[in-house]
Amino acid sequence: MKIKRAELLTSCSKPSHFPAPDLPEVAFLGRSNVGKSSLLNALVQRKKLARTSSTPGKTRLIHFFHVEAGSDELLLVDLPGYGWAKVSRNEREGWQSLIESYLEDRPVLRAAMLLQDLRRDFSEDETLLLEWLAERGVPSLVALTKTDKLKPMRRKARIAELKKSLDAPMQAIIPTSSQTRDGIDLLWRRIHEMITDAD
Ligand SMILES: Nc1nc2c(ncn2[C@@H]2O[C@H](COP(=O)(O)OP(=O)(O)OP(=O)(O)O)[C@@H](O)[C@H]2O)c(=O)[nH]1
Ligand SMILES: [Mg+2]
Repeated sequence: MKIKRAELLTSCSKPSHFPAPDLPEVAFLGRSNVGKSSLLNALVQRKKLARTSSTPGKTRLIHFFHVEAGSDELLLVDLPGYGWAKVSRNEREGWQSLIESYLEDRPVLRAAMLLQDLRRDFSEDETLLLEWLAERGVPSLVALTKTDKLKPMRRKARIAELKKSLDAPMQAIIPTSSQTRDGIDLLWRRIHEMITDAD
């Protein structure tokens, strides 16, 4: 995929700061540390566009990235991670309502990309989230992250296990690695389908 543009448009802590809804958007969701920012960087071929960190809960704002990829122009949206972020309860609830107000009221949102570490099992957080998105008419894709962390045999077995275990509405499960770029081209093809389908 030829990336002609990838830049941070804006970072928001409240809905009134969200950019005008002019371009199709794809949002990245998932537990803290699952690899959202890394996957976004891998997609746009920029090592440090979205900030990554080994400290969970680093992404505390919604970041909107303006991207031109091939013939597509869109925003990729990096959402704060949920789960075991080392933050106060109050702060956690603040992020939750920020994420929900984005997902619930964003007419240009074409797809949600839910990330899941290949080495972990899906939890209720993921299945409830997929159901919640489906109820609101937001199509979702699941990206399994960090495939490079497992040896090929184990990787294959885990992919099969996770595919079998997921009982929630979504369009596809795509194994990925930001490090080896496994699955990145496939992810772009899916994103292209999602943002052009509804036109
Ligand atoms: N080996 C490997 N490590 C990865 C991969 N993707 C992410 N990581 C590592 O996992 C850690 C978390 O990655 P981030 O991209 O910051 O995760 P995030 O989901 O954006 O985290 P929050 O913003 O805190 O929600 C970092 O140390 C990354 O280097 C991958 O595909 N392979
Ligand atoms: Mg992040």
